[in-house]
Amino acid sequence: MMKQASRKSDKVMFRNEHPDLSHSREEILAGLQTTQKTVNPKWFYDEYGSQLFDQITRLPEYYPTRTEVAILTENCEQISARCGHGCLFIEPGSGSSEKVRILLDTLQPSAYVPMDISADFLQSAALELGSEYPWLDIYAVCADFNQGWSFLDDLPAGKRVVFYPGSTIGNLEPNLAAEFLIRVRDMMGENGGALVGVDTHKSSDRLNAAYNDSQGVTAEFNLNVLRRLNEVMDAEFEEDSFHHHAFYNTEARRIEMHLVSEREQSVRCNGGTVEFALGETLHTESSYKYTPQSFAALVEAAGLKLAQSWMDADELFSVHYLERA
Ligand code: AVJ
Repeated sequence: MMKQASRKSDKVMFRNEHPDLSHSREEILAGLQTTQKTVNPKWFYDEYGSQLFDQITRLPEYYPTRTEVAILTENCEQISARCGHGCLFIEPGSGSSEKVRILLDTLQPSAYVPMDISADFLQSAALELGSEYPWLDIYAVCADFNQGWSFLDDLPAGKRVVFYPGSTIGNLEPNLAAEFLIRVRDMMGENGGALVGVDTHKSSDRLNAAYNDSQGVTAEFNLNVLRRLNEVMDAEFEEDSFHHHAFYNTEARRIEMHLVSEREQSVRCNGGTVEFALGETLHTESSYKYTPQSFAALVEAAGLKLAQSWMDADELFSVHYLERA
């Protein structure tokens, strides 16, 4: 026991880059003042929201998580060979570092670098992972990966591979997704790579069901953003005055999640008010879906290429290994 405890402490390192969260209020306010009111989906994920998302991943209608897990599990050898044993495996927005566990034993990275903006959560997740994988070097970095990667300069040299599962990239507007991939390319260097999970374009029925589950968990997840706004903005949004609306926009190939105002209302917010007409919406999330072709085009716009792709037999989800073009 003693031995494991001491090994744990020198294998798990923690670094706090103190991500700057101070622009939150201005950012949210700006989104509430545009014609189509919007709020960034990152506000879904407080503790309750993260629990709800966890429930979503287990819903019968929500296929992405279990399908991605199956793809990673079934292709673990090939994927690990692509990434390269002994690589530095970097995960922006690592959360509870759930999916990396599928790969670790086979991949045998030289180190794992989880990055997250929540310091406490990151630290406990890294310690937990470290106790399960006592051989693994973990450099946990509390940082906003949109604010640069310079801290990576202090990490051991070697091939860098960025792990970005879960179709999180789908939350970004395509132009911002391309910008994100450009930053990934810069960070991974000449011979590095990226392993990215992407939800696929498919029948509207299937997609609409995944974001309108029969148990109403997604609706609760969506409405939870109002609680966050109330906290952060000192606002008085009432959950009963809005309802969940999600649909697949086939033209834009994205799920749109909205909160629809059930009446004309004036909501106190940040010392002022925000006006809603009856039926007016707050756009809370876009979740873009890609075909292998449309994702290849996005990747190419960022100076990268698809080196290898994996999908399940029903083509519900895809995992791509990217390299410099
Ligand atoms: C975590 C962004 C991949 O878009 O499917 C699930 C979030 N929203 N149900 C997704 C989400 C509603 C999820 N991502």
